Amino acid sequence: REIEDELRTALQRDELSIFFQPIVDLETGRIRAFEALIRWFHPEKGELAPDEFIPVAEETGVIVTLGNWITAQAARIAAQWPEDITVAVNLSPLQIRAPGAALGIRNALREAGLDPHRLELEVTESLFIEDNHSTANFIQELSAIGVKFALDDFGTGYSSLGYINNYPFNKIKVDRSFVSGKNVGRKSDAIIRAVAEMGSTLEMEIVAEGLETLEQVKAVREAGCTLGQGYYFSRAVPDYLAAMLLAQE
Ligand code: G
Ligand code: G
Ligand code: MN
Ligand code: NA
Repeated sequence: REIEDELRTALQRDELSIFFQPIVDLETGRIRAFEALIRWFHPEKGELAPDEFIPVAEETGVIVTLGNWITAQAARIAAQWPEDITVAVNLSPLQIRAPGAALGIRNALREAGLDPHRLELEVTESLFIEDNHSTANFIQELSAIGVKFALDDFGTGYSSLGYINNYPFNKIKVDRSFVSGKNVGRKSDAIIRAVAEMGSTLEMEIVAEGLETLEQVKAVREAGCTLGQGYYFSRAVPDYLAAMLLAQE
C-alpha cells in the first residue's frame, strides 16, 4: 500500500507533527490539560486527517513506532508547561498489546523528564473487547507509577460499566455525539447527568467533548461535567500556540 510506505518515511522526513487541543475546567475557565493529536502534512496530498492514516498504521503495525514517537514528542513538549498542566495521548489497542509497550511509555517519560502524573493515556472501549493479560498488565504497571487513564469516546462502544469498575480510570470523556448533532435532547442530557453523577461519586472527572457553542458549554456544566473540550474553546494548535495560550492564563 502506497500510504503505508509513505507513513514509514514521513517520520524521517519530518512531515508529522503533534497538535494540542486544550481541555478546560468548566468552573474556572482555565486550561487543565491538552490532548495531543497527530497531524500529517503530506508534501503532495496536503494535510491528512488521522482517520485517513491511523487505521493504516494499525493494520500494518507501524502504529507501534509511530505511537512511541508521538508519546515521546508529547512528553517532551509537556515538560515545558507549568507543572499543573497534563498532556493526554491517544493509544491504539494494538500499541498497548505490543511487547514492551509500557516500557516505551516509561522511557518516553524518563527521557523527557516528565512526571508520570502529568501524562494521561486515552483508551477507547474497543480495547477491552479482546480482554487479555497484556492490556491489564499495561494499565496496572503504568498506573502504579502515577500515569493516568481516561476512557475516551464514552458512549459509542459497548459502554460497559465493568471497564470502569475493573480499571483505574480517573476520567471519562463523553463522546461528542451526546453534545452536538441530531440525537441531542432530553435523553442525551439525562445520560450525561447520570455519567456526571457517577463521576462525582467515584471521584472521576467527566469531560464533555465536541463543545462548539456557549449554549452547549452551559448545558454540560449544568449537567455536572467538570471539564470541556471543543472548538468553542480552541481547535488543536501547534505547540508554540499552546504555550502562548498557557502564558495568557
Ligand atoms: O484529531 P482528530 O483530529 O481528527 O482525530 C481523529 C481521530 O484520530 C480521533 O479518534 C483520535 O483519537 C485519533 N488520533 C489522533 N491523534 C492520535 C494519536 O496520536 N494516536 C492515536 N492512536 N490516535 C490518534
Ligand atoms: O476520538 P478522539 O476524542 O480522540 O478525537 C478527537 C477528535 O475530535 C479530533 O478529531 C478532534 O479534532 C475532534 N474535535 C475536537 N473538538 C471538536 C469539536 O468541537 N467539534 C468537532 N466536530 N470535532 C472536534
Ligand atoms: Mn481522544
Ligand atoms: Na473522544
